[in-house]
Amino acid sequence: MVTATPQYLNYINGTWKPARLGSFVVNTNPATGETLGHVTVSSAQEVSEAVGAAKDAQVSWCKVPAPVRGEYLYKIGELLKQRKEHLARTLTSEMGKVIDEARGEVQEAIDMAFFMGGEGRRLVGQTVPSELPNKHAMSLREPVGVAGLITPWNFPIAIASWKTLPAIVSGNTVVWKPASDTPALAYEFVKIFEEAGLPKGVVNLVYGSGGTVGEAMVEHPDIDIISFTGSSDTGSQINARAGELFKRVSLEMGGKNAIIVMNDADLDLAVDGIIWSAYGTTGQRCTACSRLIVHKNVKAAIEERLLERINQLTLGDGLDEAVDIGPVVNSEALQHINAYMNVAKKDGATLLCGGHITREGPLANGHYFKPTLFTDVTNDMRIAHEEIFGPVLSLIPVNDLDEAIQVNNSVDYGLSSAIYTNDTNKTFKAMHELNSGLVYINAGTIGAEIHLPFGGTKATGNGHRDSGIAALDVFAEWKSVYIDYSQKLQRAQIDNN
Ligand code: UN1
Repeated sequence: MVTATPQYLNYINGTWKPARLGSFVVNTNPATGETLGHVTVSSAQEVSEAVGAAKDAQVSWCKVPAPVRGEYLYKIGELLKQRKEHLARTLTSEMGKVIDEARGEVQEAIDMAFFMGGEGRRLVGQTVPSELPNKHAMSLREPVGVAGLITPWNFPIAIASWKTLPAIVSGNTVVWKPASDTPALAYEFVKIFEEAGLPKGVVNLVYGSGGTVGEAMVEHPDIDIISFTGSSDTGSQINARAGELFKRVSLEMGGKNAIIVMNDADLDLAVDGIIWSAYGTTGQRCTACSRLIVHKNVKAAIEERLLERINQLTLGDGLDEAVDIGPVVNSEALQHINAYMNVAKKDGATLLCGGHITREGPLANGHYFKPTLFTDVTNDMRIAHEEIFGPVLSLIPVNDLDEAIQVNNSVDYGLSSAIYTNDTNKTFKAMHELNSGLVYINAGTIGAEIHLPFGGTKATGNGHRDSGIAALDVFAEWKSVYIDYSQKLQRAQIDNN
């Protein structure tokens, strides 16, 4: 196939090559509709080949001392730093987020590389006193084996870094299936792994659909752990099948995150946080705010300030530094968001602004949705519970903090919650009672830093965490070791009681 645009090929055992099927799919820019490249389409065969390479490579990779594995991560961090602007521009072209946010996302991957590089010199275990004399007790981390990583398009390099880097520094090898909407970023990241000198087979890249490549990864007997970020529906299927296969699974899935604004809050500060969390990244973060739980006494003031600010937001191609909101990722996402407008109206929500697709002027060839605000949303409406994943915010009025917390916790998901209040008692009550993996006080729902655990409760996750040192637990088998140097039989729980 001869094209002027790049072809994205698999990277298996240190070699870039097309899949056997010989077919390619087009990668397009969601802001302009322009063709960016063509992506090879893999089948289960390429998955098998990649897993074979990863399995072979793991035998020697796990013997490389962890501090030396960490050195590779430092090189990866340096290369990411050098290419930050190029990566950010590629990211914006490929999935639409505005350039400033794309730079922030690349920075997140840089931070992760240096943080996890340092973990190569820690990978901390525990040494504890034994309950018996002349006996030494400790625990060690061992790699799990081959990690199958399935990553989303909304943070194509940050989330890929959250999974690949702890996996490899811990001595695992990787088979990575990136999201179909973001092949270029996956190519750029793997090119960096290659240039950093990672031995062949340590990281393998297989392009293709979730239905084919993702499923083959879950089924493959030599993949020991699956780490997935994406929808709760897909996560639940992976979880069920992997459970039958006794395969470890780490899942990060949906969210229906809320900001609570109490009547004592600094309203200007709250409005800044709401605009950033609800409409930043065009509402396509797992952590995006899609519910606004407002004390009834400040409802009118918040509505007025929000409307004023929303009307000032500029939509367009995220490469333009003056643009606030980029397109949504593809036409399917656009239709999914649009379909919720009728759902909301039918349920009786009041539309304050937006509520439709826009193709005005320069937006003609992209997937743009007007920033949308519904008010008088009640907690029995579908828009108060279902993940829309777009620039759509629902304001739910409440009478007091107890009701705010009850509404916040009433959804199936539990990723991120935020509260604006200047009352210390309310702050601590909310911190303890909001049911989510992330809680923000006087800040919006987005902006997690890489050195703390990232993940959520209920249908958002299955108890594991990405990022922070918690991510190392996903990719480690704990081994407890007892060394008895008493030279006699000592019976734990018996001889010392
Ligand atoms: C996601 O929303 O999928 O906290 C990841 C944040 C970012 C990561 C978001 N640091 O919003």
